[in-house]
This record gives sequence, structure tokens and C-alpha cells, in this order.
Amino acid sequence: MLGRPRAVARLISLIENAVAGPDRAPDAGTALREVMAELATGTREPYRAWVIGLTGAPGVGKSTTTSMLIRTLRGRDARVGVLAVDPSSPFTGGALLGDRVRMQEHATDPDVFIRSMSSRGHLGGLAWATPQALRVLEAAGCDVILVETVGVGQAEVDIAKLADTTVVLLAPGMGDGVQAAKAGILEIADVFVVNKADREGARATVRELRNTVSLATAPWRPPVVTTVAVRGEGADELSTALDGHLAYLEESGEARRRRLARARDEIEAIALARLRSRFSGLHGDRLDALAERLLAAEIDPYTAADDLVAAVAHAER
Ligand SMILES: Nc1nc2c(ncn2[C@@H]2O[C@H](COP(=O)(O)OP(=O)(O)OP(=O)(O)O)[C@@H](O)[C@H]2O)c(=O)[nH]1
Ligand SMILES: [Mg+2]
Repeated sequence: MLGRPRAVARLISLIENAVAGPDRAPDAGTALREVMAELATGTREPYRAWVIGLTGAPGVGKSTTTSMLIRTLRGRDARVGVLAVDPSSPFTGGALLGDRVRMQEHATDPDVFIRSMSSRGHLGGLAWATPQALRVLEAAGCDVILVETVGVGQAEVDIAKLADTTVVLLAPGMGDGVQAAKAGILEIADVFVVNKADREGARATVRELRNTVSLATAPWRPPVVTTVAVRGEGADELSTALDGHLAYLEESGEARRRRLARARDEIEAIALARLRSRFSGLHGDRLDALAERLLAAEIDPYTAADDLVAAVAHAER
């Protein structure tokens, strides 16, 4: 299906469009649902692609590093999907443009599929849409899927949960090791990249990160790799670090655990979206009536909430 990039693009658009906006929970139409069912059960090996997440502050070099990684992976003949997700804004315009420019050299490669997605302002929209987009790319034959996410916040943590391997990028002077630790980013990193190593302060950033990492008690200690992505420097070190993590995932059984967690999250996001949309469909009148009764001291708030929850659970599908 990678040979049919338009079909892949259209499916991902259907998924993205199902995230309607800030006021409505995501909802798949019948057609999309049928296709997704086909993709989920008509495969021998679901979640087979190696999903690598790349996250870090704006401008740290995620897209340039992604492009560098694509080069390495294409050298090994892997088919590569790239999903750039922007959790912060409902519009992808600017960031998307930058991503495109940075990855331009791969634009005409039929074995590379590059796509960006936004949350359309809906909380939980990306949690709903991203796993489904990954599924489409997997079905399209991608061996590796690179997921680029901007920023440092809950959205990145959520995206990290979808990845088999999460790469956290830092640059000298842009928010060094200590800040990264504060942002809780240490917990999600499987590999650290200190990019823009041609700039002053790179060594200090690396040293600080290594110190922090050495305190970790987890079975996997994230390696710290230094790169100058614009010049392709550090590409081999990065791919060695990534391969090392993949080997660790397989040997430790962590690969399966992460994929199971991914499956759980995928189901949960769809279930929560459905409940949320039923809730907003129902709760107006019913909630008003319950509020009146609470005001009249006819009911307690717990019983009122029970009533609402029961109504949501029994609402029509
Ligand atoms: N000096 C130097 N500049 C770099 C390096 N890597 C990337 N850049 C530059 O940094 C800028 C941002 O790079 P991107 O790859 O677009 O960064 P990004 O993290 O994807 O940015 P957003 O997607 O906007 O968050 C570009 O002008 C790159 O050319 C590097 O190793 N050294
Ligand atoms: Mg980018």
C-alpha cells in the first residue's frame, strides 16, 4: 500500500477529520470503522513496525534528525513512515512547512511516506488519532515509523507511550539536562540526543545528562548520543544506540509489554471518546434537571452523578 500513497494519505485524513474540533469528541464514521476493522484483524502481525518517537523543544532539530535517520534506514532498505504530530496548535501550517523542507530529500522516495497531523484543538484527539494512523502506516508496509512531536508536556508523554523507542533531543543552551529532568522527560527517554553539537556548551550538556542518567536504576540506561544533524554527523552512533534499544526490548520481553500497553491505550482512547460524546449528547437537559433537584435539596450530588453515569452507560450506541 506504500505504493499507493494517495490511499494512505486519504485514510489518515479520514482519521484526522474524525477529530472534529474542541467541542466534539472524535468519532469514526461507518466507512472508516470498517476499514480499521479490516486492518486490525486482516493482519498476521499487528503492531509489527518499529515505532520510534522523537521529541524535544521547538527547533532542537527533530526534523533534521528524522531526515538523517531516514537516510540510515533507507540504506538498510527499510520502508519508512514519518508522522509529525503537533499537539499544541489546531493548525499545522508553520511547523509542517519546516518539517517538509527538512525532509525534502526523501519526498520523491516511494518507500518513504511523510505525513503530519494536528489535534484540531481537541483534548485527547491525538491519543485517539495517532494509534490509528500508525495502524494505517503499518498496514501500508512500513517497517519503521518515526513519530515527531513538538514540545515538552503531557502530549509528548502520551506519544511516548505509543513508541517502542523514544528519543529525546536536546541542544546546548536550549534547556539542558537539569531542565529536562524537571520536565519529567527523563522518564520517557530511551535514547538521548544532544544535537547541534557544533555549538558551544554541547560537552557540558552531555556531561550533565550522563550524570543524571547514571543515577537511573531502571534496567535500561539511556545512552547519550551527540549529533550535528545538519551535517549528518552522529548518524551511525544514533542508529547503534537505537538498535541497542531494540535488542533490549526484544530480549527483555519489554517489546511485548509496550505493545500490549499500546493496544490498551488504543482501546481506551476510543472508549473514552465514545463516552465523552454520549455524555455531551445527554447531559444538557438531564444535568439541568438534576441541578434543579440539588438546589431544591431533593437529591444529593452523589446520587445525581450516579443517575448521569447510568444514563451515559445506557445511552444508545
Ligand atoms: N547548527 C546546527 N543547526 C542545526 C542542527 N540541526 C538542525 N539545525 C537547524 O535548526 C533549525 C531547526 O531544525 P528542525 O530540524 O526544523 O528542528 P525541529 O525540532 O524539527 O523544529 P520544530 O519542528 O519546529 O519544533 C534548522 O534551521 C536546522 O537547520 C545542528 O546540528 N547544528
Ligand atoms: Mg520539526
